[in-house]
Amino acid sequence: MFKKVLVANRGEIAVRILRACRELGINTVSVFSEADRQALHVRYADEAYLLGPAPSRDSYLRGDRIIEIAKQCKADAIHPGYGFLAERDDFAEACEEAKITFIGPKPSSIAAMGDKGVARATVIKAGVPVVPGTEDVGNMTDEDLVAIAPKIGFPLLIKATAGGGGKGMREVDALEEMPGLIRSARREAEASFGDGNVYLEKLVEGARHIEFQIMADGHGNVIHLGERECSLQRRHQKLLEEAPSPFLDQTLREQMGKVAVKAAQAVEYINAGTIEFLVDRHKNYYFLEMNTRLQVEHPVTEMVTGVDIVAEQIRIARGRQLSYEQKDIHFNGHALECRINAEDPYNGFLPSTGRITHSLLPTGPGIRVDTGVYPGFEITPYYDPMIAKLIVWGETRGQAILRMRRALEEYRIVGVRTNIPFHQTMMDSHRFMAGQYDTRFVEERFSMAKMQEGKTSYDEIAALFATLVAHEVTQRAAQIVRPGERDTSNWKWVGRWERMHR
Ligand code: MV4
Repeated sequence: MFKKVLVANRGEIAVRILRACRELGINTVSVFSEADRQALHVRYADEAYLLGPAPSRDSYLRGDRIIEIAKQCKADAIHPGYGFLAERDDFAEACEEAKITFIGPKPSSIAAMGDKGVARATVIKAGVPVVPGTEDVGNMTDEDLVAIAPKIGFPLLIKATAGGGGKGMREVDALEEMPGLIRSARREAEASFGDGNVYLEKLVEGARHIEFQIMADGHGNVIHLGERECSLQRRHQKLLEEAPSPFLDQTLREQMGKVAVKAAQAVEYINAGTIEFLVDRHKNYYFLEMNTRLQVEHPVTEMVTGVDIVAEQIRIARGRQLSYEQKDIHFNGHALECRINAEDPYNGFLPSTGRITHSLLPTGPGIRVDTGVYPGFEITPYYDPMIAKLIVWGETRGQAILRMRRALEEYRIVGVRTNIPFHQTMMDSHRFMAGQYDTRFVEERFSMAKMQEGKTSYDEIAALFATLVAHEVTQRAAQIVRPGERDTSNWKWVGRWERMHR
């Protein structure tokens, strides 16, 4: 096994990976920015090193510096988490060159799936269904695109090949709109990714976003861990995920699972990855893209399969075989994940910053909270607003919803505004309860009018604060995240690193 792993990330995902390492008896290294000196991932690791100023490009995106630190402290491997350097083939390549294992896929798989045009062409060859559209790779001229458009039919979408997350995407309803919208899509893609190349796909209306978790080892074994329903999004940011999808039956699940495995095999994929599909109301499914990383929402899959995805990633990177064959994967019960963001749902989801003065985490049967914050920690505007993931498991979807309502009610965060009221409203939504929602639901059908701040009486506020103060005392005692002496050694290391680089 690896002796030492460096986690090139922050927040809840860094802590999640550090926890897996600790269970596996692997020593851990964190890296941090100047804004994150007090962060949980710094306190949790055996060693921690300063990267640089708060902005990501000066800290968590400094691949060169991270590799230098890994060499210096003799880490065997780097886990990139999600975001930041996770899907940068040049970083994976640089790790290889430095003889440090990148806990993720091969650079060539990242590159192939990173270019959405190449990804489409590659999976088409493997017999994976894609949305009808352009099939050539490489740069197409505006004239090529305009000529092909009527064959695809309207409405269609112009998408950036370097894209993902909706950047550089344009809906076109008629031929005469093509030239103008191609130009603006190219401009946005060029500005966002430095690559103005675009391709076309027929627009699939009222679709659901359903993704399959796959795991592949370096011995040719590829399995899937079922799907996650991710249609509840706002501006391409997922808010709530669940497994299994209320929309799939066992037959479709098995079919799509096999197709997801084929897509992964098409790029000789190794490690954990996700195949995204659009599923229309007639249950036609289409490959959309592949995420070549561990995802935020991986816990819902862990809850229903019992597989520790991060531990499996580490084993695979070490060269071991998968611990499971497809026949060993069984789905049990239902899981929901609410992303808890420091955003004000009463004010257009405006990010909210400041110090968390108190927090009270829900606990009890079927609850998991993955978080990177604690009372006393300050939320800064530099990074993603997600501060926690509240995950619940229930025997049935109904039980999971009731449990999520209970957990959201118990959850207290004081000091920043959070989107907890949004999730509470969602749990009360009849459409959500019925599982009848698609990717337009949050933005177009979800009634914000119901989200009125509940009037709380003086007595209730007094009782709430009494609970919080009492709880804070116990939390302070319980907040010792690392056993024994390691806390001080950690800071000793930080000091040493800073002295070395002054
Ligand atoms: C689509 C689509 C409909 N038809 N492609 C959005 C971001 C990028 N990952 C792909 N996206 C979409 N591609 C075709 N051919 C609708 C979306 C889409 C979407 C997809 C998944 C989850 C949420 C979404 C919200 C709006 C649009």
